[in-house]
Amino acid sequence: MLKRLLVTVALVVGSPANAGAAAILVNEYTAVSASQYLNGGTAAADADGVPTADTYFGRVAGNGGDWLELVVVQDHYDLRGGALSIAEGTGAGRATTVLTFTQSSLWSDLRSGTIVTVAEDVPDDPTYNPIAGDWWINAQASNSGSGLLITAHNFSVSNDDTQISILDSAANVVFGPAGEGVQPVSGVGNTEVWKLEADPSAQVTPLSPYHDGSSSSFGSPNRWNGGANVQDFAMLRAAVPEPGAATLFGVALALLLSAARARRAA
Ligand SMILES: [Ca+2]
Ligand SMILES: [Ca+2]
Ligand SMILES: [Ca+2]
Repeated sequence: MLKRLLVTVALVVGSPANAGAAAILVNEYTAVSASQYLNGGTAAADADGVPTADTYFGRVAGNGGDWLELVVVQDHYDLRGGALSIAEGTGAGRATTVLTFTQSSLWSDLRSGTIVTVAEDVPDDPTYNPIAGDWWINAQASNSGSGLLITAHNFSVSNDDTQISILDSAANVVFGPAGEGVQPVSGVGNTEVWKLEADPSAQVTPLSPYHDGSSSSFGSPNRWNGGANVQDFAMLRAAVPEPGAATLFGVALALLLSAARARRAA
């Protein structure tokens, strides 16, 4: 009874930004401006004298252009017709861009632990095969994009209160808004990324430990504390058999059968 009451209270109160368990979440976005490098400095070294680099782009001006990263945390998630609502900018310059995922069959059955990136300057990567270890899809949202995976429209993420919501195909918010002004309240600079510093799971909300920092990881599990911490996707990806698991099972079965035969013969 008490438990039911508490559940009811939780449902009524909810969390300010997201009441239910997440099926898909926003994991990271870059706020590095076009002329800046990660953690400032020059092409050679950042403000601390270290060559801080994104795991995919390396150390480049603009840190790969506008991009954001999502993680699927519910197995067999259908993203077809879903959308991103991205608010960014200050004062009269604040604008919201909506990017809609297409009806492509690629989006119809996303396994838990899948990483989806949306980038303005990186071409579509529609290869996707979790059983073989490819857990990453990139969709190019650009005026010059293909439009096969997501709206062919430019977008902007930055250090100006970027907030991202994920919508389902019926325009219900399934996660968000998440970003600067929600968590953290402020402090995302134009040499930084915004990122979840915790393992992705259905328990994550926009108020989870999202922080600004310079450990950037486009298309890969997030890093923090200078790379000492890395998100663990093992639980999420356990739903998919590891490469070779079927073979190992076959070997184990053969050993068991031969042991049984040996016992009978003895
Ligand atoms: Ca891929
Ligand atoms: Ca842009
Ligand atoms: Ca990442």
